[in-house]
Amino acid sequence: MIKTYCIRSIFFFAIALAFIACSEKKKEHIPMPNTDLSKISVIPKPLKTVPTNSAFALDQFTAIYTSKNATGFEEVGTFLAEKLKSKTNLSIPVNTEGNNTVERVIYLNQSDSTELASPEAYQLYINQDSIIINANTSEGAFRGIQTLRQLVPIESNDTLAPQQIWPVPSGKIFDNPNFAYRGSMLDVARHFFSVEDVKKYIDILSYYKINVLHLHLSDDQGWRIEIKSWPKLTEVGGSTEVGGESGGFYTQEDYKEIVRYATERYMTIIPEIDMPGHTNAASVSYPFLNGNGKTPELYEGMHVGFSTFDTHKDTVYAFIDDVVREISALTPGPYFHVGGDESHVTKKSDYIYFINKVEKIVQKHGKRMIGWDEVAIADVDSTSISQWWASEENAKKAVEKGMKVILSPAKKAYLDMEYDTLSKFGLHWAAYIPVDTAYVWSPEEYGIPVENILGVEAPLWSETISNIDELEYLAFPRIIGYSELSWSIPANRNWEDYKVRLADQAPFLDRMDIKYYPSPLIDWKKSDFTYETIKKD
Ligand code: TNX
Repeated sequence: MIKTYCIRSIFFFAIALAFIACSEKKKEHIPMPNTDLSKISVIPKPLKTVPTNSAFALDQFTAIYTSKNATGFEEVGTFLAEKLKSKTNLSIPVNTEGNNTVERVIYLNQSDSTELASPEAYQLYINQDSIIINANTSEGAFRGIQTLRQLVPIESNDTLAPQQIWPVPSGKIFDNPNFAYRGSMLDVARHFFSVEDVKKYIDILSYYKINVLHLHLSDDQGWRIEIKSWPKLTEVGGSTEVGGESGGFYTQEDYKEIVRYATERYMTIIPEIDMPGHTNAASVSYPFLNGNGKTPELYEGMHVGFSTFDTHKDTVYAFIDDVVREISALTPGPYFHVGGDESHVTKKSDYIYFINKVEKIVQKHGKRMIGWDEVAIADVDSTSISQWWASEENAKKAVEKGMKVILSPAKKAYLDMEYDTLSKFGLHWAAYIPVDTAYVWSPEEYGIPVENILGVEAPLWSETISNIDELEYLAFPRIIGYSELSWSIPANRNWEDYKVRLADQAPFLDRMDIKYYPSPLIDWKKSDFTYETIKKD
C-alpha cells in the first residue's frame, strides 16, 4: 500500500501501532456507514482521490502520532488536535506514550517517497484503523491535515457504539499544488484592520491551502507599520483612513505576531510599501519626501495617482533604505513588495530611475522585489516579480525580461469588485465579478507562458470596507475559488462540480462566524450548527 518508507518512519509508526496492540481495551470493530471519499466536498480539489468505501472511526480512542525528530511534524499534529477539538470536542492526544486506551491512530509521517513532487505534496491514506499522512516536509503535512479536517463530518454519526463517532471515509488522496504561490492581498491602508481581524482571515485562508498574505501597508490615506527610525510615519501618517475614520497601525511587535501566526499556518507574509506614488501619508509625516512641491495634507478621500516621492534626492533613498531594512528584518519570507502602481505624477524617466534604485535596496536587504505590473518598464532583474493587475502589455514585458508573474487581473481576481449591481460594498471600475466569473477562467490560458506564472493572488482593496464583516462579505466566497484556481490542475476544475462543493462550505463558514455573501448562484447547504450543541453533548 505505501510504497516508500524510510526505516526511521517505519520504526516510529511501529511504536504507534504497538500502543494499540498493548491496549487493554479490546479493539472494537464498529460497523461504519459506506461513505464514498470521492463524494466529500474538498476545496481545493485534490490531484487524485481513490475511495475504498469504508470509514475510519474518529472518536475518543483515537490518538495522533508524528515522526520523531522530523522538524515541525509534532507542531502540525498539535495544530490538528486543536482544530479537531474545536470541531468535535474530542481531546485527541499527540505523541503520548503509554496510552492504553488508543484504538486508532492518525500518523503524520515524514516520508522520503520520490512520488511526493514538492515540499507541499502529501499522500493521505485512510483505513479503518489508521490514517497516515506522508509528506517530505511539515509544510506538506500541514496541507494534508487541511484536507483531513474537511473530511471529518461536522456532526457525529449514530452507530451502535456507546461513544460518539465521526466517520472519515476511507481511501487514498494524492495531492500536490499546481502553483507554488497562492495568495490573497489585504489593503490595511485605506482602512485599518486589527491584528485579530488579520489573524481570523489568515486562519480561514490556510484551511483552503492559501499560502501567501500580501499586506498593503502604506498608501495615500495611511501608513500602517511602525518604523523606529522614522516615528512620525505612524504618529502622523497612521492617524487617518478613508472617510475620516481614525486610522491605526501595527507596532513592530504586532507585525511580528501576525508573521508568527501566519508562519504557524505555513503562510508567507509579504509586506508592501507602495512607492513612488501612493505616498501622501509618508510625505505628510516627512515633507522632504514629496516631489510635487506642494505642502501635503492628510488625505481621507479615494482618488489615486496624485502623490509621488522626489526620485532625485539621496535623502529619499536613505529613508527607503531604513524602511526596507527594518521591515525586512521582521519578515522571514523571501519577498518585499514595492508597489510601483499608478505613479501618474512621476515622470516616466524618473519612475524608471526610481524603480532601478529601489530594486537594489530590496536586494541589499536580502529580499526579492515584487512590484505591480508597471515595474516591468524599468530595467528590472529577471529575479524580480511582476504582479499583473491591469496592463497586458506590461505583463508581456515582464515575460520578455524572464521575470515571474503573479496573476491578479482586476477583471477576474479583484476581491473589491462588486458581485453585481446589488452589492453592498465594493467598486466596479474593472468589472462586476459574480462568484461564477471569479472561478470560470484559467490562469494557464491568460496569455502568460505557464513557466513564467508564479501563481495567483486575489487583492482586497479596502476603500469601501471598514470592518471585518464587510471584509468577509467581499472576500467570501470568492477567495475559496481562487484557492482552487491556484492549487488544482485544470482537469480538476469545473464550475458545476465546484459550486456543489462550495455550497457544502456553509456549515464551516457559519461555525467560523464568517459573514460570507450568500450568492444566489449557490444552493447553500443549510447549517444548524451551534456551539451549544457541542457543549450539551
Ligand atoms: C487600483 S490595483 C489600485 C488601488 C485601488 C484599486 C481599487 C492597483 C495596483 N492600484 O490603488 O485601491 O484599484 O480597486
